[in-house]
Amino acid sequence: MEKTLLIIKPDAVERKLIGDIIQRVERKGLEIKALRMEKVSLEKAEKHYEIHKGKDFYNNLIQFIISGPVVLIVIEGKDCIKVIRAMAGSTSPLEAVAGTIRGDFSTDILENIVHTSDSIETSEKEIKNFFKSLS
Ligand code: 3AN
Repeated sequence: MEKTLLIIKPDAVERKLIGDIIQRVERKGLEIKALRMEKVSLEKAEKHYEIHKGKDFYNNLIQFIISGPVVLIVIEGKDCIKVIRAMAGSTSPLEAVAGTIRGDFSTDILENIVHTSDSIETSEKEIKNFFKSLS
């Protein structure tokens, strides 16, 4: 069964949105396979975002994701990668529509509440980075 990694980012943890986001996932009917709260290490953050290395926002992205605790969630379900991305909403705050997580909670392109895997290949790599025993 398909799996995806959802990260509730430091801005959302600080704003006490953990419960709201988890509730959306459960109400959708997806299964939470693993869940852990932690402050991500620099090493894991760099591995997670290695595809963005060299981009102008890379340093800010790394500093942001290690700035406070996050909640790491492995979700399982049919087509869950696409389903969770649709629920998260667009990366651009101008395009993230109301009803999506980003559309409802963020106006910022960097501090945008959640990370979601974007393909089967990246989900496997991302899950392995944070949950050794599940991969
Ligand atoms: P998504 O998280 O929607 O898949 P990606 O993979 O393009 O988006 O970007 C990863 C993260 O990098 C975004 N969630 C956001 O935090 C940050 N980001 C993306 N584009 C920009 C940008 N132009 N300026 C600042 N931060 C950005």
